[in-house]
Amino acid sequence: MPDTMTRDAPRGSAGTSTYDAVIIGAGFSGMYQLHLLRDRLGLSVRVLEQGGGVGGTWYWNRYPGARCDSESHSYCFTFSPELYKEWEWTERYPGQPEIMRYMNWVADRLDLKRDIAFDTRVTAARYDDTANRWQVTTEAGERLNATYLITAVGCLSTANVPKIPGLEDFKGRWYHTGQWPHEGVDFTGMRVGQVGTGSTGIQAVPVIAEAAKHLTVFQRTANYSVPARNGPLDAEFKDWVRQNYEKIRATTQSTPNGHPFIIADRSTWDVTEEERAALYEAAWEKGGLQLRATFRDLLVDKAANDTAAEFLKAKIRSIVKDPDTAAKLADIDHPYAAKRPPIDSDYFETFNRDNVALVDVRANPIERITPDGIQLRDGTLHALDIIVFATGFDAMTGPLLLLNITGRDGLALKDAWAAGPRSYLGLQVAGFPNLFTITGPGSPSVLCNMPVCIEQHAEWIADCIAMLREKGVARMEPEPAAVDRWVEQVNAAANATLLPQAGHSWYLGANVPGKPRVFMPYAGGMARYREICDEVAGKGYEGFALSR
Ligand code: N01
Repeated sequence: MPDTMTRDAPRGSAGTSTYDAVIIGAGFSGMYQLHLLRDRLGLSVRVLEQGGGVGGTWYWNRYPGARCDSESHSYCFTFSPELYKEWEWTERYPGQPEIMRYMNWVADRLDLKRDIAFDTRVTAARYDDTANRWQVTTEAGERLNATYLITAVGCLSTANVPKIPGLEDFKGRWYHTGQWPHEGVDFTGMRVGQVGTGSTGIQAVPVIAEAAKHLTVFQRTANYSVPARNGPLDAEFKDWVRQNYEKIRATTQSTPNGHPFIIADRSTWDVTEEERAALYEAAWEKGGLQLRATFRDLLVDKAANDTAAEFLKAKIRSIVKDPDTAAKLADIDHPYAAKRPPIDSDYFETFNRDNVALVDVRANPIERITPDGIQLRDGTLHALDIIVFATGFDAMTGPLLLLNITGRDGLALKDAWAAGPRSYLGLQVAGFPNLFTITGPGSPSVLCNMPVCIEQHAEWIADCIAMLREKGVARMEPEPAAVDRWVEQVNAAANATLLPQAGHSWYLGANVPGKPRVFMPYAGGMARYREICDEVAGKGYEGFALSR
């Protein structure tokens, strides 16, 4: 039996550094996984992070208006009551700079940075069958090997810049929101075009409109949005948060989405039309993602969903003064919350400004980018100085496939997933021993408030690795039959909801041309998923092949 709790000190052999575990990524996942493996299990761990600091998605997404849609008292680590109570959030929804301050504060408090290599991009990871170790290579040519490889790369970290002909000839500047320059962008006096109206675009529009000479929003799919009602937190609320740490944590761990609010236990049809309108109005006034918690059947009963959809479309029409613009914004073709529902600060109101225009690029698609701007199919040219692509990400599989992972018998992850991702619990992939994927496809991940699902995954992985070492298990990977069963469960969970009805959703991979259409996250709810993971571990890691 190996010595379980001693650190395997890094040692050089032919230029290779050796660790118990290599973690890729230093956002919420990588930071907590490092803490658990290093400080609780005593392992030697190296974290490789391509950014210049901790923060993951928040390190890169510095676009105007970048703010979290989860409420601040739930968008943080909860594993430590001390850390939880010591940090004080200033606003209902934390802005990107405040989240970055928080992440750095946690990293310093837990002394994490000494084991993180920043500005270090992983270019390949290969499993060596004979040595039973992962060989990891970085862009700078560094080589590391480790028993366990843990990906903590996030679900939304591979920017999707659409391949629109002519972009390289554009005379102005262009940016993707997910790779925003750290020095910021000065929009003063500029004619700006923004492509994309997802959660990101909806946050960016009001802020860019304030600064730019003119903003043209290119909308392909109209989107719902509910006011965030962001604002400063008062002392009373901050005290309440500190005093109710256990209760808040218990709530986030027992709700399907990991948020600190409970989905109402009533059907849309339990109330009269007037009562329903009043409930929606109250939710609209309160603001935020809670609106979808007004009735328990909003995501499973299309007719129930239609009542929320109609309420939200009527709101758009009542806010936006120009009837043509209002009609385009309210022409939404999918059920409410079947795509990730955005929340906003004055998104629809911004279209009442004189310097903002909406262009419907579903009716009249973008044909090409010319040196002067964006040209539509009918020949119309929108002259621009700056183009902002708020066009999303190659979600969930993109960041993992970029790592060039090769498993047992030379099997490349891109080949294993050629028809779409297949995993067991979103935690492991057959043919890739001792590889763990935090919030991987097949886990609730993006359907949950991220820190909640990240803490559960990192803890499950740490417990699992402790077990492997205690029992002298050298290799762990899922049995193919367990993967088949889990993929069926993931599909069944999605099909029990309205989520697959948004055919252009990134949950399905539909936003990236050529990407297999597979519903990627587990839609059965975080609380149920946690139970399943616990049951699997309780039954001796049922469905995993463990070998000495
Ligand atoms: O990306 P998206 P996002 N021509 O994929 C359009 C999280 N998030 O960055 O719908 C024209 O949702 C595309 O149109 P369509 C959150 O989970 C969190 O906004 O494909 N348009 C769509 O309108 C979120 O869901 C927070 O037809 C094109 C938009 O670009 C996820 O990140 C904040 C196009 C992309 O929307 C991704 O959100 C922000 C093209 N060629 C984001 N290609 C917080 O919690 C794409 N589009 C803070």
